[in-house]
Amino acid sequence: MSRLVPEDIAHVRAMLKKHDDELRAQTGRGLLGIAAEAAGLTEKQLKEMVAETRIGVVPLTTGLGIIGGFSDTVQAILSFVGAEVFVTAATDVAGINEALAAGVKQLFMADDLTCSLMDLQSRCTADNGIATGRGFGAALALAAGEIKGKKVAVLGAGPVGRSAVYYFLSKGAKVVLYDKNPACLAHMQSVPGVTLAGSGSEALAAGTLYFEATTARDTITLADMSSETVVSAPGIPLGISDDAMAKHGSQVIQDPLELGVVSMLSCLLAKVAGKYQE
Ligand code: PYL
Repeated sequence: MSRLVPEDIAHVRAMLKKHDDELRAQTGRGLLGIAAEAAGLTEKQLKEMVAETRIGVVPLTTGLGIIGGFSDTVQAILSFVGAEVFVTAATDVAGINEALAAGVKQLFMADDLTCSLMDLQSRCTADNGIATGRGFGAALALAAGEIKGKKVAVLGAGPVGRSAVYYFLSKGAKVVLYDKNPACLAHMQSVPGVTLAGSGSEALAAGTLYFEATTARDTITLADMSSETVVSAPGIPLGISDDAMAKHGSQVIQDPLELGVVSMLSCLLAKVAGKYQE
């Protein structure tokens, strides 16, 4: 998964309501409703669970260090969907101590490799990659109306793409999967319902439902899209070409952090309630 840079998330806080409205127009649900679907919850169930949260977001200086605006953006996203959440003044271990002293129920932390939301009492965790795959997978399924029996083209077999594959299979869809690195596909070829494609174009030729989870640009071009196409695109940077976005942007579900973070919340709360299986 790509490491965000401040520019990727600079506008997220100001655009939360607009993005929520866009998602509602595309899928019939906002951030909370899509995340609920991703975790197998009703929106009402999730809303009630979220109201009981008390989350500490702890900035971590490990590895490449703090990403400017990251913790505050996570706080704004979780607060937007009704969570009680704050960013600790201290970082790292001192920040964890500060959060515990403040009586948090959950901790949100991200280093360069793992981003996790943890529930202290149950010791359950939710991983950003897995939750992002389910959140953007649920968004595509909702936008498509019904994916049972349909073919979904998945570009990218990293943690996000693989999580989405399992989500689509759980909904009765067939998956045509491509990754430029054959090693990523090794353990996927024996999964029932998954067909491996020899190229991105071959995968995209399978139908009009696309899931883009690569770190490459222009994996989906204007020639790949029509008025029927729906794309769910968690990949950073965005994998859809500029001219395709200019013509079909309203058919593309994308954001750099919002849906993944809210899906971490829904997956964690569903796990704690014993209502969720990955
Ligand atoms: C969780 C994001 C989603 C996409 N890429 C992932 C990423 O950028 N991970 C690195 C996060 C580092 C955060 C830094 C801080 O500011 O606390 N340690």
